Amino acid sequence: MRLILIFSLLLSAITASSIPARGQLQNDVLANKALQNLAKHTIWDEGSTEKCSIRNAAKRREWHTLSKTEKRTFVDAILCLSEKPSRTPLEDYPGVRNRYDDFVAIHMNQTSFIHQTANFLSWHRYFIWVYEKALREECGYKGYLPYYNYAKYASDPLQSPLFDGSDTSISGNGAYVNHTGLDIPNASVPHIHIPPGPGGGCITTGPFVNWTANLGPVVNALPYVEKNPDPAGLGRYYNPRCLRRDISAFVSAGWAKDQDIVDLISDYTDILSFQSRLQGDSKAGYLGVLSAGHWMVGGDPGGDFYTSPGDPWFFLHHAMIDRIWWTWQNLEVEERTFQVGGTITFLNNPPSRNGTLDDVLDLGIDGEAIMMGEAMSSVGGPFCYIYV
Ligand SMILES: [Cu+2]
Repeated sequence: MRLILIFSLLLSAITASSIPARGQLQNDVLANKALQNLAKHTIWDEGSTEKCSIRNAAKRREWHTLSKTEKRTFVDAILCLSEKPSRTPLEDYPGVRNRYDDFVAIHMNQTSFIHQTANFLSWHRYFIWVYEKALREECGYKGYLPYYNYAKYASDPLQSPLFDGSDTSISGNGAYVNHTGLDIPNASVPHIHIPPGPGGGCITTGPFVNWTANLGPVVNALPYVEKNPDPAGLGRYYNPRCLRRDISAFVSAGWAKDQDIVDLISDYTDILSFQSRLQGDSKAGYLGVLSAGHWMVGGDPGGDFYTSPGDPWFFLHHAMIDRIWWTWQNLEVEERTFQVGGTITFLNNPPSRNGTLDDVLDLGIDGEAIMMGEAMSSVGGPFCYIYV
């Protein structure tokens, strides 16, 4: 009898430890497993000028785990960047007004070659890392780029402290504007309709209330947004306007839930199918986690394919995208870290060669050119960070 009791106690202890704690997200469970795997490997010794290990790697943390002070210093560093002079030549981008705009301009300039392409994940990894570096080196930010785990507030992102409009948020929703919603893609044959949310106008609260978007829009999501005067239609001219948002529970509950992220990481085992699923298939009515991250905030410039980095939300969103890729890679470190799939043109249109690890990731004035192979591991090449 006593033996049975001990046995059943032991069994329940084992079972309890294998069941995730109440409220724990399964995408976090996968990320933790990925981190443990990464710790067992030593690939960071290769191709790295100085030794990077799990112990000395920078830790990118989830937004909701930051203290109020940490949140505020991050926000202040972004505001600081927007007050520094730009480096982009005005003859190339006449609308650039500050250092933050440099990041918008480089994304605009390369939009057609960095989405639905082989370099999509690595280019954006490098891009957000260079942005993090600018916040630290040019604006004295002591932390690292936070990520936002969509799954925490997927049923209603407006409940997240990130969007509560307080001093420690990235500002809230836009004011209500009566509009008809969005058709995706923005073309004659749309496949997904996103109904209008509770916003759509200029944000009214929080640290970015006086934020000015200067570039774009190129592909305008909202019909009442000021048109860019660029005669070439490239959105490069000065077009100062407020930050507009229309935060959508419809989008996040539909495509950015824990299950969506877990299925993406678990069910797509080669890089091509993984990155394709991530970016969505609007023809099939599937938005994808990446597009969901964009459209759950939407608005302008957040809803513009070209100038979306003009909303500071972009970088918290793309840090989460990078973490999802990082998790996928490190669940099978050896097989997946250096996997590349796809070609060098948007959806292979026009048809082009496959991308390779020797392809160059060029950020122009924002960062030195590196090879894609250097951007494949978060603890190799120029990088030394992990997600916790
Ligand atoms: Cu992008």
